[in-house]
Amino acid sequence: MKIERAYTIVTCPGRNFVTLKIVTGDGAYGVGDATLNGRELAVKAYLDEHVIPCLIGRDSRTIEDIWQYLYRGAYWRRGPVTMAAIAAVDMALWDIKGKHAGMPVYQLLGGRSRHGVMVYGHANGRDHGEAVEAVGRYIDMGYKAIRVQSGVPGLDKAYGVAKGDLYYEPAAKGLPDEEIWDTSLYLRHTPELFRKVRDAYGYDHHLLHDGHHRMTPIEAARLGKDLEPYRLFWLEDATPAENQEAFRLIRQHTTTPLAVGEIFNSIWDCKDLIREQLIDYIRAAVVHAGGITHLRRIADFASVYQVRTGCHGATDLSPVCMAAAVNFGLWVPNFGIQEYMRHTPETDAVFPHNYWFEAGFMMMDEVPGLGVDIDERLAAKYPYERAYLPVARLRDGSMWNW
Ligand code: KDG
Ligand code: MG
Repeated sequence: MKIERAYTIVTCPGRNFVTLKIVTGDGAYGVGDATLNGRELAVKAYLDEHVIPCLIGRDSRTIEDIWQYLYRGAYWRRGPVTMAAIAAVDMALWDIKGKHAGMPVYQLLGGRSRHGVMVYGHANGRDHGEAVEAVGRYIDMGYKAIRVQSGVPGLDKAYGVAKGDLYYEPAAKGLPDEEIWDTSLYLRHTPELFRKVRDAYGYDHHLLHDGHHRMTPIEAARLGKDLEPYRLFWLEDATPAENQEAFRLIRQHTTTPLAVGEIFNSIWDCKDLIREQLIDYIRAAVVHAGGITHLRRIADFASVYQVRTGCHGATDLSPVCMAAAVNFGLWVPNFGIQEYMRHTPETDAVFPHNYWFEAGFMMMDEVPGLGVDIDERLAAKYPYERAYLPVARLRDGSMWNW
């Protein structure tokens, strides 16, 4: 079917989302998530100015060829803006293909490998006591896997601590907030947090933790060792991974499983990490790693080395991305886990979807395409508002990784 029209929709039902809609000659349409937190309009401009003009008149069925055209054809490869734009096109085309075939995308990929996709929730608190209580609430909601984050005594702010309970949203309007960070305090208190959680609830649930890029490799190695008695499902983003070799040092010191990749954009960002088995879970997401077409390539490569998927699913990845992730997770043979940070009711209303949480799993019906839509009228009621993620500095004022 010929692509007749394509356009971007920016909406802010509590936070910003960029969505691409592609319409074919027979009136079918597909949607794709193009949200890049804090840099949303760069992807919108990339799509509006440079991608959409090249799509008009193309055959919507040629998903692979369009992917290659946009990737190779730009000459300038990779990067979060380019790959989020390509991902949005890719998701929308899979959505259209599913609607034309009368099948969900997971059927087109090869069918279900499991009845549901195990997700992890985000329990957190300003101190250990609050975080331990929050874990209890997630257990009561039926979660099998829970990420635990806590404020650190001596620091005003720490990654992952929400104002309320269910919704964690680090992006804020205005210019970026500045937070002070001290890794030594964090390293002293974090093993204690997990001891308290295990003492309170035992070992029947999977526990996860996100270091959010703040440790050096040797600090991460120490934390991994200190957490070993608490049997984590994973330690995430222990150190930045621009230098993939950094993970070798961590791996040599600890058996705590390692996850990384939510900011990766392509297979080239994780090639060595996977090939050398330096990680256990790859966190690349549909929206930031070039869509279903490219994520499938990463997952297949990872499967050769027994690395499993653990896709990013924070609030800045829209319900369109979540629907794509659930389709992907229902199929992918080397599935590990899927992050699920709940969206607010306003966001869920703008993006009606066919996935739901049940007893620790994300479930999906036999609905053609991705099983998600955008209510454009409702979306128009929430205009874009510039917002940024915070930045972090050390006590002496040096910039650090947030
Ligand atoms: O936009 C940045 C967030 O998506 C990120 O901070 C969330 O690290 C994150 C996670 O694991 O959910
Ligand atoms: Mg993370």
